[in-house]
Amino acid sequence: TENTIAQPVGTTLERYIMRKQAEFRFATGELSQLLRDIALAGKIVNREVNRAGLTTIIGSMGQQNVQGEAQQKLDVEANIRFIRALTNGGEACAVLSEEEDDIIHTGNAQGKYVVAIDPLDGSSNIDVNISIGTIFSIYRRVSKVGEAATREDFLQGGRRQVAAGYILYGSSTMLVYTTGHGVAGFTYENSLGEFFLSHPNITIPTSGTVFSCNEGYWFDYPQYVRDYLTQCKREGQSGRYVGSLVADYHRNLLTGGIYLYPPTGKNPNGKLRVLYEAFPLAFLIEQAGGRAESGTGSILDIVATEFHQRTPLFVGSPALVERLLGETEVVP
Ligand code: AHM
Ligand code: MG
Repeated sequence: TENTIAQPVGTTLERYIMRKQAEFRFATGELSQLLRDIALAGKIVNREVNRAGLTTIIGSMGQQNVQGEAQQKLDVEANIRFIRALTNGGEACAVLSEEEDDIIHTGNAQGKYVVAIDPLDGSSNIDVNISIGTIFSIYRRVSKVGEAATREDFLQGGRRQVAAGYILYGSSTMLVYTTGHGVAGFTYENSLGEFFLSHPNITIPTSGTVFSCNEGYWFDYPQYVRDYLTQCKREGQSGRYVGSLVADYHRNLLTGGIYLYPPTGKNPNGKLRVLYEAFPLAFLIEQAGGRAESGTGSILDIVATEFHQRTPLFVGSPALVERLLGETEVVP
């Protein structure tokens, strides 16, 4: 008989990664290590985010903490933490971050992967204790191992991502990722310092009753977007907009819904960035059975030519995206 006292409390991220490594393609363990490095940095950033209200870390830069280190704003701090973890981990030869203009070479010329990351998204929410997130995208490099990473490593196209995901620093902290074999979600247990598998095999509901967009830009939205939203309102659907992409996306992933960042007069290409916001979330939503579109095609088909290129983004339940694009009748 089984010893009930020794029952495992659950599957840790570590155990899950090991299991998947045995099942799937990342048999060399390098991608596994990369995911561990991201999770580790996520734990550190989680700690900083959690105590942000207690320290002088929020607010302006340029102060010094007790160790005499310059204190940073949280988004800068998160950037440093992720780059450090990816550098120390050894598997990533270069990193592209929302916080830096150019790619960062980690010095790991032998590393086979490159990582595009938004270390802390939702900057307007950082100082007011509202959920924020990290978004990441991983490619196998196309440049030669042993040499410096190149632009082409980051501009391969969304369909060549080997893994992508996000960390949500919300009422719980969660890590959600895909390596192209479905989507799994892990919840952080603070006292144990571990992520536990809490959401195996996440699939997005086919439809839903939530629309998430900044309605302040209403008069600047394309007519087809206004028509869609008008119809949502006629049906009594719910408007939910945190203003943190990861939080809005995560809600819609679990409950069904659509997130919209349309082109506007001021921002004809929308606001969100292709490489470290749209691509990873598009890869993940497709793995979960959802859709991600730009209004002119699938997000994953975008041919990016600039590191910080932007795109309009419509992402969520497949039936809602279809309806927005007029592929199905708007009036039921
Ligand atoms: P950021 O990368 O500068 O933080 O901007 C991205 C954020 C998203 O998290 C959010 O969905 C969007 O910008 C909100 O933008 P807006 O205030 O225009 O609605
Ligand atoms: Mg961002």
